[in-house]
Amino acid sequence: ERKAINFDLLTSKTIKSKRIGLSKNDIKDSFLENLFFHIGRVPKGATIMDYYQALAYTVRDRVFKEFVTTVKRISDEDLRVVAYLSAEYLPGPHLANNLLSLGITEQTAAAMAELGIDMEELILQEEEPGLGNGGLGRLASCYLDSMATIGIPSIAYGIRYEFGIFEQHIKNGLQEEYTDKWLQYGNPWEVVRSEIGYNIMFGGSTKHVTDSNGNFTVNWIPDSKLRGTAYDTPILGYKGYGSILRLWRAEAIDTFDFSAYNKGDYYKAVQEKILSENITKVLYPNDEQETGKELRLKQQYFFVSCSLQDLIRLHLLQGRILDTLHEKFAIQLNDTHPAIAVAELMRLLVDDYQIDWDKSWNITQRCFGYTNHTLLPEALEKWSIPLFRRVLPRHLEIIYEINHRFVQELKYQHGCSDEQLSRMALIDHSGEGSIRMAHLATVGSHKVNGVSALHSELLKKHVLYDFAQLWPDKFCNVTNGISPRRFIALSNPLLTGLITETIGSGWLTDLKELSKLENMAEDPTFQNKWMAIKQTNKASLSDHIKLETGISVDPSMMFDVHVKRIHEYKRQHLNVLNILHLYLQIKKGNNKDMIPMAFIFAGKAAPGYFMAKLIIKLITAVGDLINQDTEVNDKLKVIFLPDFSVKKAQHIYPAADLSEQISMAGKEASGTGNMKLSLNGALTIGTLDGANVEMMEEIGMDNFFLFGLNAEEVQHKKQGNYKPGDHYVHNLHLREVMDFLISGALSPENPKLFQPIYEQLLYDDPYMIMADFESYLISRAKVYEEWGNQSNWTKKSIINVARMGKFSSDRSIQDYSSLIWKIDSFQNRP
Ligand code: GPU
Repeated sequence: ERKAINFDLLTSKTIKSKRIGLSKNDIKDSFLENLFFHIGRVPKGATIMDYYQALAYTVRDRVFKEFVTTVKRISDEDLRVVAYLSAEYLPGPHLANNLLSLGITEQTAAAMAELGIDMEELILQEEEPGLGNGGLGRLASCYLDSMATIGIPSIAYGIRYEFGIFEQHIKNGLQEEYTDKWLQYGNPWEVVRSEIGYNIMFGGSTKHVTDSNGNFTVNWIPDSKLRGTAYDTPILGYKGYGSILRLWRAEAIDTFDFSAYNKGDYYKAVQEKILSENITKVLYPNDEQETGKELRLKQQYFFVSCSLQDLIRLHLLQGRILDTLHEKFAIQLNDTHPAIAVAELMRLLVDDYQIDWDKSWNITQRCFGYTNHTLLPEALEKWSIPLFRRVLPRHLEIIYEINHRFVQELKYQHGCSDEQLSRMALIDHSGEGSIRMAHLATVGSHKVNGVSALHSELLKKHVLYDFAQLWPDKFCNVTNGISPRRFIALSNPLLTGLITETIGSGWLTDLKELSKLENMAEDPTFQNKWMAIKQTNKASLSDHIKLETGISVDPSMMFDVHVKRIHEYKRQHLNVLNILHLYLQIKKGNNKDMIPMAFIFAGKAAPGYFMAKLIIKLITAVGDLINQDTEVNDKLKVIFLPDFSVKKAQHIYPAADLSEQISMAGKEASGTGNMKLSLNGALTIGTLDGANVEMMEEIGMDNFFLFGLNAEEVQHKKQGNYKPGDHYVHNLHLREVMDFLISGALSPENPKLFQPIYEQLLYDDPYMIMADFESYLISRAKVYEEWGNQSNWTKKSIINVARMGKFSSDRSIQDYSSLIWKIDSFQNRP
């Protein structure tokens, strides 16, 4: 028995001023102390990176204080906890966010200034953890921010990829991928917990045995084992509580094979170490598309098993028994990437802890909630049975058993037809056979949710139709949200200042308070301040564009922004067709009252996605044509900003006038960039897709530029016989643009370069670009008209912001807490 250290020591006077004091002088002292004793430098020899690190450690100490205090409370009061399982996170840079959360941005800047250091420069040194692809990973990080802000006890689990999402370079207009070395200068925000680690098994076979007492057990005899070690990053909510991001790194159990070494085989001696570490080497850079790679399945199982074993350890540590696991933890599956958790928890309960099947299944279903993030058929995860058997033989048996019991229930309790059975089964018997992970997640969870009202409806109507019929109460909606701390307070300090000076600071934790801005929407003085801030933000982005691409953009142009992953369903090429249309009009001399516009694109394409990469080339080719042509370049600019990231996004959103949210209706589950841009005062041109629908409801038709087919019309047109070529024939503008696309003028060195896009649009057009083109142009004409009256535009911009209250991730987390997790926040507890 160790004697427990008195917790109050943490807040004792000495520790307080030395390591956690929040005054300017305390921060300055700690910074110098860290520079000497942690980094080992005197100021004269220190590099800017040394300064950054010293400041990061200074801030981390203060973050830890809050974090440890929260953990103590959870443990003392034995509170119910959310365990968020996600294969991706995109936290963005930590330093500025932690300063904001602690409320010490000003005194820290002052402390640094006294030492002759520009804090902003230090903030720019930070490499962000690119541990995700796009929307899904960023959403997970917004949710962590909100859970910590509101005070929902939580722990987030994921993978500590050594190499995150690739760095995107543009060479000759083409995307090139470079390794992301985010850890190369170390990571001051994480602590390794070497003592927290679990063994993970792969492959081999199973043995079913009945012991002398007649008890039946299954032994899994794996052919390899490795260890997952915990790396913790404390997450601080805004003036709030702490949470934690616990990421697993794969390591060998024995890093060195002495028997091989002694036989003189040095390579073999370290081989296991290398193979083990491979598991968490690199993030798969595919957004919504699975290719069935063995290593990917191993990654998923690896982090899920580590996380569940950790939860069980924490549970037992509280002196609880496993029968009550679901009372202690609500485990949320962020899409199907962690869905193997359903089978793994069953394995742990049944095989390792010998709890009987029915009881284990009851615990399992009550633990899990599943969030679906896509309707795209190619993105619904399936694992081939031969591959699965090779990697996880025991889990295959368990899934067969779950499936068997489920099918029996459908047949005998619900009288389902054979057709229904084969539609709903966890196993798809076509070809070599595969496991439908969305079905596993649905059957193994007590709640399933979509991420916008429309998406949740379509989920029940199509992808999970039979399940929604069977268990209507299992299905619900939680519309996505974004963190107002990261996406306005941090990224748009000027607008944040104006809003706070007008309505007070409560809106940062209660975004609905933004509605108080409505009163100001027509106030000319307020409008002028609002416009001036937008102008400053645009000038700043324009400087950045010049620096990165060499292209000058006049900040008085309208900034038309289309930033997100490059994907055909997101229809960046629809935007391009319009740009070409404008270009051709200018060339014909029809440009008398044309509004000067800068089209700004950013986003990564999956390295193996041919069409997405060709779309990037198309954007840059159009840019090359336009930006150099003095006949057009005072009216049009086309920019592709390379290497989109959270950091870049924070710079772009505040400068946008118009937000492009133009996916084909029924394809974008929610979208979150739509919310980020609107919160920064951009007006939206968009389709009735994902959360756009709810945004328009909130913002009002008059303040939103709607166009295009709705999801039902898309569906209907697809079932009929859609002929994209008809639109080519009937719409002169479309014909001109398409003819230009194939003319070779965009790529004289390779005239057929864009033929694949041309042919796809004309003969197939799966994303109905041809059908929506005309409507897009009509809607854009309204944009130009409204832009012509700047006071009116500004009024609409203010109204957009004022009506964004619903889209805070705080609201989303409240919804998850009440609908799915049944967890109270600290705030609501005595
Ligand atoms: N999303 Br599935 C991803 O970013 N990656 C994925 O693998 C899957 C979904 C996105 C959706 O496309 C987007 O509409 C949504 O806003 C976001 O997840 C968060 O829910």
